[in-house]
Amino acid sequence: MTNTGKVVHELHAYNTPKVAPKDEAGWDAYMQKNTIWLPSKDATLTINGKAKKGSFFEVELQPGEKGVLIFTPTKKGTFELACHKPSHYEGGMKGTVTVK
Ligand SMILES: [Cu+2]
Repeated sequence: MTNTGKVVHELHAYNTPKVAPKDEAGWDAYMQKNTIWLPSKDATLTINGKAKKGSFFEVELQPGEKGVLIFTPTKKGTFELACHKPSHYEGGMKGTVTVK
């Protein structure tokens, strides 16, 4: 994925919460336990060709950056995809992905 916009965006994919956290910090805490590529041991992320080290629960891209995320899903279902920068999710920057 490439951020072709003028502001930073982030990609999250997770078990859809019954009640949405109130702010970005709340979402980040929620993601620690609900990101679909965690605890996958094979998840890799590169940003502009540079590998990100360690565990990650989001793909954050500055304007113009390109990220490549590769992982093997460990469970089936429909999960939410979204950006949780302030006002982005509330503005509709969300969708779903289904693993069959
Ligand atoms: Cu965004």
